[in-house]
Amino acid sequence: MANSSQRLVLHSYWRSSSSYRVRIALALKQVPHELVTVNLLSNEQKSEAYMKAMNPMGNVPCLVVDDEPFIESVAIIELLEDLYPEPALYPKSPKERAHVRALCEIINAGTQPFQNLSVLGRLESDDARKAWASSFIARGLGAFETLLAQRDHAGPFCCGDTISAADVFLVPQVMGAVRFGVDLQPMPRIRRANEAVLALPRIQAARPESQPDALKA
Ligand SMILES: N[C@@H](CCC(=O)N[C@@H](CS)C(=O)NCC(=O)O)C(=O)O
Repeated sequence: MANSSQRLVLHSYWRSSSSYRVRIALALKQVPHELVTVNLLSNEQKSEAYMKAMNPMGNVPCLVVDDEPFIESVAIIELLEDLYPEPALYPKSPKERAHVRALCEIINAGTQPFQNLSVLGRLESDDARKAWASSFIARGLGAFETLLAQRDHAGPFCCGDTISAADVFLVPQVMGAVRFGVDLQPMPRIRRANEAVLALPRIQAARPESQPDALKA
């Protein structure tokens, strides 16, 4: 593996879907790293120290590589792809790569921002938050399912028999869908890909419930 001498530290919150994306990518590529937990419920991500040193957006994740902080999960995962090319999460073919990136962006730009803590905090009640988040998640995952159907294949992953960044982004968003009560029955391809990823032994340590800061219900 390339760059095994680098020191990586991931700043993460167990239930953060954007952190979960990075944890899955690190796990698939088997990259050794340390974990620092950031408690979103007590607003640690908005502390002056964290925003100054790690992420001026006041968000997780932040991946520190040899003392240099990197933010935005899309950029972090592409950095990991460059530093640790195997297994590849993006296809080599430019067109296939564009399809994978489009699926990632449906989640990253078109879905997750609407369920973010600081956005939901602007709404007045739990019922309003649930209705808001579930409608945007249903819209995003509905489009994601349509794209998978248009490029139909035997699966089990989003782009066939090889896991890709599209799966890395999908699984944490499915977690959000379940949390906000979105009906996944009409989305068989999404359910199939989600189950295939969650069955991989490699990613078990990346799951929210495996994190040291996971709240035990
Ligand atoms: N586009 C960013 C989104 C980061 C993001 O929204 N993180 C959420 C958790 S998934 C967060 O830290 N929210 C804290 C807040 O809103 O105060 C990325 O992909 O890294």
